[in-house]
This record gives sequence, structure tokens and C-alpha cells, in this order.
Amino acid sequence: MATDKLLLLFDKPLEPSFAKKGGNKTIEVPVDYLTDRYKEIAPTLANRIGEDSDEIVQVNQVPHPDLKDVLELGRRENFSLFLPKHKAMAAKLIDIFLKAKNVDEFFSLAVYSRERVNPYLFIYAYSVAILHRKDTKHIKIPNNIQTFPDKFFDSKVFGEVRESAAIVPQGSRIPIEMPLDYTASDLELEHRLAYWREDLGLNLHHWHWHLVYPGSGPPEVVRKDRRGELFYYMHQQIIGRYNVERLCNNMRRVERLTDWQTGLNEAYFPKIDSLVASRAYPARVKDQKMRDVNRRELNVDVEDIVRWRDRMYQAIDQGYVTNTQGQRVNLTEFEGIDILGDMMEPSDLSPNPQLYGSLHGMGHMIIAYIHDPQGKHLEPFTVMGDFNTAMRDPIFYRWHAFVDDVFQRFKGTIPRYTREQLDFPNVSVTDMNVKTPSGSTNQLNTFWQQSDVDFSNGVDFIGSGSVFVRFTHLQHEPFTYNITVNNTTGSNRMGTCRIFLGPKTDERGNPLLLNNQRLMFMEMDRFTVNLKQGQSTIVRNSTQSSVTIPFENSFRDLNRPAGVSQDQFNFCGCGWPHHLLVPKGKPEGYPMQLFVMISDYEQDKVDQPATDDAVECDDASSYCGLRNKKYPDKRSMGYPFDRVPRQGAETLPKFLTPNMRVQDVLINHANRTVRPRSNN
Ligand code: CUO
Repeated sequence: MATDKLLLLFDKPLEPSFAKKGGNKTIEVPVDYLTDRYKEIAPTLANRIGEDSDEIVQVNQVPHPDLKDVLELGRRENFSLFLPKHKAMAAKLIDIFLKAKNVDEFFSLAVYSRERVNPYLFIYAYSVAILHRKDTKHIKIPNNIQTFPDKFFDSKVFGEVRESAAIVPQGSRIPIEMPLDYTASDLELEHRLAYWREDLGLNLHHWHWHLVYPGSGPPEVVRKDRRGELFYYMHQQIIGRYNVERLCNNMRRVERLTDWQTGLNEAYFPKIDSLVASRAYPARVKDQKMRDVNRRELNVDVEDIVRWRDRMYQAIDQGYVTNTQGQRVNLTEFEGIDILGDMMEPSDLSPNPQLYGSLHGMGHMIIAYIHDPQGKHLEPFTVMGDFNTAMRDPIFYRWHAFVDDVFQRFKGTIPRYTREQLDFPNVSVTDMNVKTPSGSTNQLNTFWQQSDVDFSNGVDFIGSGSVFVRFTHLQHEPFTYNITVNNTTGSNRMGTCRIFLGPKTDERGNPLLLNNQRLMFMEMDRFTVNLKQGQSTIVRNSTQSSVTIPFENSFRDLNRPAGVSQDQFNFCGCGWPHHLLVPKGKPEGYPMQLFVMISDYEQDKVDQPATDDAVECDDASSYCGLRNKKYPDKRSMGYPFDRVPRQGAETLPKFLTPNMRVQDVLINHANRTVRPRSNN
């Protein structure tokens, strides 16, 4: 396909484009596209590389793009989408790429830019452009683990990767093992959650979410249906899931980071290096205080986020925001959360960036520069400054627990759902259970699984050939929901089946009030069902979840059948990693509640605008939406748990209407490790 060549530019991001890319293809880069460093030697080098190539890829010459501002970020520096200057550079490059008249021109501009632009910035802008151009949006881009493995793996493995690539012939290479926990010891309480926070699929999902929903850029890239609300909801679910994971590990729920004056209790030593910047991500020792940042790339005071926070609270409490023209924009029951999401992140859609500033983003950066706020030591930002890495750090969750609480304050101001708004008259759920292939009923089973990932494409200057790293992650046995529904409406109806899983008790084993429990109800699945008259049973597999993407999509090269190209092996990167769908549980069984609700599809359905786009990448629409379409559920995200429960429904049993049902389940964890699937 004419667009295949675009994928070549993802390989080995620091190597010049004329070096062999993507197996046996060589890009014939026009000499005047090269930087001075390579101009002299390029012709000979390219000939040498080209000789044993199967295919030479031509580059049409086009006028050079104006990259002046974009080049302000050096090739060997780290790149952060939280930094306004970097965001502006990315927006400019995205714009250049989107304006290209056709694929050949786009490719040409990209080849020229790739030689000069910071590789992290280039790959980000290039990926956003590919996802949004009409003529390229069908392309499945590689996941970031393969392009920038340095942001995901213990830096120790890279020495071994180089050694293996240089010395061991292709067929005899054995995977390099990365231990499950390498960033701290058991003396650090927060380390109990490292398996979750440092999970590759989790961090990939977060990166990909922000790639699909850029905060800045040309309007067609930023302006997406309910994107502010989805920013709130996806991150709310992260905090809910994290809290459940903490309860499974006998830890209390995460504490909101609201005290910005005292030292932070949480230390974090990431042990990952940026290969591009040739620098380690800095550590944060215990008791560091948030201080004013005064660096070349950023000036922001702690007082600034204090002011923005107060203005956000004021807007919520008075029920409206003030836009740049001084007009009131009401925070309405259904759309208010979307506006607040855009203000909080902030995205270009914020109604008044001057007044409401950048609360969430600058919080990330004040924390990310906590070790060197004035740049005295020339230290880069910590993992909190990068979407690829932020979720590794315990402080991420404290910050986002605060962010979520601001949203919850708004949710506390809007009307509560009445019984009528929750009920589906004459449709009742009469039974529900979950079963696993090994014979468990209402018990889910988790364990450890090892998997291999080839990341040689992302390691520059090591030649070709695969190098696998073996890592260990949480996994669960698949399961099936069986839901019995009785439809006495007198006709066939359609419904939306909504499944959530939440903890049954608090830290001390006491029953939870619904208003606290609802924040930890994690969405497991949402799908449309046909309800025949009378009784019927809905059978649904866990692997069909609307929240997750299949394991193979998180780590694409795994298990790819021989002879199938990357492009054919469909990949949609955004989506909760399937292996983290179920929390870890406990060896003795962790009690949870499975909740199912069938709502009336007539009230849920969304009229999608007619486009010629096929629905693709719809594996994980709950957290990621649908590509180029409206969010496929009209209800507020998180419905029915997004609001304070009505008077009299203080506990879950009192909240239930006949179209809902709750089933107690146990989550059992077996501390055993299953070898990689490919070796089974
Ligand atoms: Cu996704 Cu704070 O937004 O990281």
C-alpha cells in the first residue's frame, strides 16, 4: 500500500532515515534533506545500505517546511506535553503534517523533519497526524513500547540488549528477563502497588489516550465529542481502580494531594533512562516540597495553581464559568462536566485559559520539577512530566485524586438520579452469575503471567534482528457473565447492559456507603442487548469487554502469526490493558460486588452522523470513545454511579431498581507464575 512506507519512520527514531528501516527497505533520502553531519557521507553510506535492500523507498522533493520554532527543543532533550512551549511546537508540526496535500507530500515533509526534530516530539506529532489525516487514519501505528522502550523498561536491560544484539546470533537469543519489581524494596509500603503502576500496558494505555485526545493542536484534532468529560471519566476510573488495587493489598485509599506546602511523603526512584536524552529520569526523595518553578522552559508559582483551584471551585459553586468575552457559561447538568474537563486539563477548548489557567497540567509539572525547580542542576523533569511514564509514580494518584475530587464537587451540585431515571419499567434482572472455564462460580482467579516483547525497533544503533525482553504481569482466568432478564413490556425491546465491579467493604471491613463505594465501581463492560419478550439469558465473555483491548494489542508483536505484517495485524492502542481488567484480589479471596443494570436503549442511543468511516477501534469505547464518531452512550459517563445517590438510597441494596442486580463475588489470587504463552 502507498501508505506502508509511513511506518518505516517509527523504527529506530534516532538513526537517520537513510539507514535501513523496517527489515529490508531503504529510504532514498534526497541529499539536501540531510543535516550537515550526514551530507558528506550519505551517498556512499546509502549505496552500501541500499545494496542488500529488497526495496528502495523514494522520497519526492518538496519545499522545506518552516521548522524554526519546532527546532528550539534540542534533539537530545526530553519532551513534555505538559509544557506549553512543547505543546505549541507539537501543534505547529501537526499542522504542517495535516496540511500536506497527499500521502507522498506528508511522507516527504516527515522525512525532512525527522532528521532535525527532537525524536519524541517528532513521533508524537507524526502519530497524531497519521491518526487524523483522512488518507492515513486507517494506518495502525506501532505502540510506543516499540518506538521508545526506554520509557517503559528498567534501564538495566538495555546493556544486556546491546550485548545480545552484538554478540548472539539471531536464532540463539534468549529473552532477557526483567524482574517484576525492581524500583524499590518491601520496606517501602507504596512498593506493594509497583506491579500495577509500572505495568507496561497501563502506561501504554495512558500514553495512547492522550495521543487520541490531544489537548492542543489544529481544531480538527482537539475538538472531539465530550472530550473534556472523557478526560474526567477515564482518569476517575484510574483512581477508582487504583483504590481497589490498594484495598486488595491491605492499604488505605489514596489520599488527595491538597496540602501544597508540606513535604510530599511519597518518594519515587524510577530507574528508567531516556535513551534519546541520555539521562536518567530523576528521582524524588521523601519530604520534597512543591516550590515555584523558574526555569528556561517554564515559569509557574505554587500560588498560581492555588488561584486556579479557587477559581474552579468558585465556578462550580456559583454554577457558571466566565468566558474570555466576560459572558456566563452555565455549568449545566449534562454538559457542565465537559467544560470543567477542558478547563482542568486544560485543552485548547478551555473557555478562559487566562482565568482558569492550567491546574492539572501545572500540578504535574511543579511536582515533576520538585528536585530542581530553578534548573540549577540542569536536571530534567521526573516521570510526572511525561504521559508515557507518569502513572509509575505514587504521587500521580495523589494528584489525580485531588483532580477527581474537584470534578466530584461539581457532580455533588447537580440533581440526583430519581428512581424513574434509573428504572426500565417491566424489565427486570432476575439472576446473574459469573463462571470460569476451571469451574469457579462467582469467583474470579488471578495469577502472574510472563510475556515477551521485542523492542529492537526502538533501540538505535544495534543493527537489525529481534531482541526480546521477558516481563511479568498480573493476569486473570477468563470468565463469562450469565444474566437472566425478564421482559414483560409486551414487545421486544433493546437495552444497554452496564456491568461494574466494586469493593464490598472499606479498609476496616465495614460495609461501604454507596456515596463512597460508587467512586470505586469500575466499569467492566457496556453493550447493547436485544430483549425478547419473556425470559432470556445474556451470555457475555470477559474478553469482549468494552473497556479493554486484547492482550495482543497491548504488546503487538507477541504471538503475531508468521508472515502477517504489522499493518495487517490490527492494532488500536487506546484501551485498558485486558490483563488488568480484574484487580489482584487476595490469596484468601477478596469480596467484591458485581453490579449489572439494563437501561432503556431508547434513552441511551446516540445518533451518529453519517460518515463513510467504518467503525474501527471500537474495542475499548468506554474509556476511549469511538474514532471519528460521537461517544456511543448518551448518558453521563459513569452512569448510574456518576452522581450522589438519591435520598434514601444510602447503600447499594436501597439504590437498586428491578432492572439492576448485585452479585457477591470473590477475587482469588494465586501467587504462581505462568510461563510465556508462546512457549506453552
Ligand atoms: Cu492523564 Cu494527568 O492526565 O495524566
